[in-house]
Amino acid sequence: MSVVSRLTAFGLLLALVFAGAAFAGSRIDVHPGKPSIEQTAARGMGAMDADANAHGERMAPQAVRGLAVSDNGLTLELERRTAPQGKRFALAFRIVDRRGATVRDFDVEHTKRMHFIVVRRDMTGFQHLHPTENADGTWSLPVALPDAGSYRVFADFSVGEKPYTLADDLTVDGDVRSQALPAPAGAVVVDGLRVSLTEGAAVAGRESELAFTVTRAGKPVAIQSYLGAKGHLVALRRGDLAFLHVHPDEHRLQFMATFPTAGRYRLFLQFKTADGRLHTAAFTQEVTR
Ligand SMILES: [Cu+2]
Repeated sequence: MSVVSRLTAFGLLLALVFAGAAFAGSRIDVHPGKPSIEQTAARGMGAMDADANAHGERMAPQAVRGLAVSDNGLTLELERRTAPQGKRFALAFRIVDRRGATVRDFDVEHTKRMHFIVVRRDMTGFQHLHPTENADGTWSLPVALPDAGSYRVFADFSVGEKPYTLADDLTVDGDVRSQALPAPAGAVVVDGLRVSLTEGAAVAGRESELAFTVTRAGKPVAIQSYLGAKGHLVALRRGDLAFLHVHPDEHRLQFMATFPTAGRYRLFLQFKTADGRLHTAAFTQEVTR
């Protein structure tokens, strides 16, 4: 082969290589490929990300959390997933990233870096706790569960201004007496206080206002600040215990919540009276289509 024809062959080869690369490039652009399992899971959870889906459902962004032990690269690792009945025990956990490294840079949300919710699957035995962060990045807290059953635990926190609610199950062996969800009621009595709920119609996918009043013997009761607001509210969906993010009002016992679907929800309202005592009032909320 002459030098010229060799160079020509080389040029052709180069051209082919470039054409191939360009073709591959265009293939990548046109077909973004299959999303990773993680992305698919995140999309599934955030079916609420779209304004409306094929079924015409109205959805608010990130309305539902607490269905997964792992989300958006972070995982809740419980040290133990069984607990003794009626005995105080130390519950420990950590949050790890994709490489298994312990996460430590939590944001302060509602005056705390970590919120921990424990509730039995039938939505009784609700506890909202604040664990202690240890030097090695693990979190620990004393917990007592008087009743046997399957419990759901939620680690509620924020990292890099991204909110997370990771959940796992904790089992207490023993005879379980499950309770039916109470019917919706406009008022409940807790610790001698009457707590009333006034809301506009709670419609799936629309922001609803949930306002509470507290009275004792018919007279209004003074409420002091708790976790940087007048009160704290956790809403859980019956069936899967999906955890709803609720926005409190700083000055009133009032919250804005978007219920993602119709059905029944359990609301756990917590507030502090002037004497420093913390009270928890639970309501069943009916949400319509
Ligand atoms: Cu908390």
